[in-house]
Amino acid sequence: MLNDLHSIKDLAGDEIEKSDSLRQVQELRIKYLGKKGIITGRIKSLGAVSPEDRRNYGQLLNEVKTYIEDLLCRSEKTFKAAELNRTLQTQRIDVTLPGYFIPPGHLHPTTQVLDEIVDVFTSLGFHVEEGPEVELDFYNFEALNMPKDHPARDMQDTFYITDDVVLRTHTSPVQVRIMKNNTPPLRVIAPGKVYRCDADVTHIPMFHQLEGFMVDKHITMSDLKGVLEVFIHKVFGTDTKLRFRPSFFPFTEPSAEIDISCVICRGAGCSVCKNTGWLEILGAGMINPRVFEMAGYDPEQYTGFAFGMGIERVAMLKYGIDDIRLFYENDKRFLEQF
Ligand code: FA5
Repeated sequence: MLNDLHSIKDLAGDEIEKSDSLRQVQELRIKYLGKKGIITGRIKSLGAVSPEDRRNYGQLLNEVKTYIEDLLCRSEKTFKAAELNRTLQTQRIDVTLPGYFIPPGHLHPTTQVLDEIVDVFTSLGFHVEEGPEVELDFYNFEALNMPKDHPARDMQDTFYITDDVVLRTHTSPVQVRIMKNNTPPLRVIAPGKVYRCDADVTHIPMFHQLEGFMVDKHITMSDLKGVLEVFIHKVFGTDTKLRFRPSFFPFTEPSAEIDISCVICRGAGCSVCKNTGWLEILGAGMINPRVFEMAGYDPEQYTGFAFGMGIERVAMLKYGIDDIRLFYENDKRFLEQF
């Protein structure tokens, strides 16, 4: 019995020594130590050995196993080292080859324009606030003086989630949220995504707006004009003219739509401004006393202005883009221009 182990040991030693590749060594590992290997088989049948022989037999079996294991490891190591050497010899890395050019990414044009606008307003002392995109009907409409069934709700094509929850159609609900939790003076801008069921060359279902508002004692329409003039001049140049046109928003009174002189023809008349010389840029007005009441402010004590603009629209005017859908088609040829 012990002789059997000695012959296995000699045979294994001989075979491992004679092997001339890593593969052969690995095959020998399976032959001797694998699940159905010779040594494994002997270990499994150890129970059949008579109790008086088992001790010596087991001890030798262990020694033979360790011996074979060591030989295999050493041999594998030698072959692996040789293989690595061969690879290093044949596959030299030419460090003088030019690397691959990885073009740097950049911010999306909407983000660039939004950042620029935010910078202008923060330099004027406004600070940035955000509100939820999934909004309660109360903040999106009711608190902005648009009770249920109010016809002004039709001005915005709303995505309803439930009867009381909507995807916000504008950033104006942030006005109410901020006013409810703060006391004047307030100078806030609220940028973010808004949603409307609307799609053509100047309308998309998801776009960005920036809301701005200022509340304090004695805030007047001239403060609104002054702030907007600084903004327009910084973003479009100091030779850009502003025009306030009377308009209607339920949450401002009086309300206005603000036009700028056409950035393409400078007011002379062209196809972009439809020969009017003017381009509409944002909506604004003095905050309606009813909105103050909803927010818990005394309208006798406080006044304020608010304005809201579409960021993609500003970007279109700034860069002379005539189709808003280009912003979100992921066409690199378009995006790379910015
Ligand atoms: C509003 O959303 C008001 N909340 C703005 C406001 C705020 C007025 C504070 C007064 C005081 P309006 O629906 O006009 O207003 O939208 C404002 C701007 O969003 C538009 O001038 C336009 O530039 C942009 N806009 C509206 N709908 C879309 C759309 N579907 N796709 C892209 N831009 C849009």
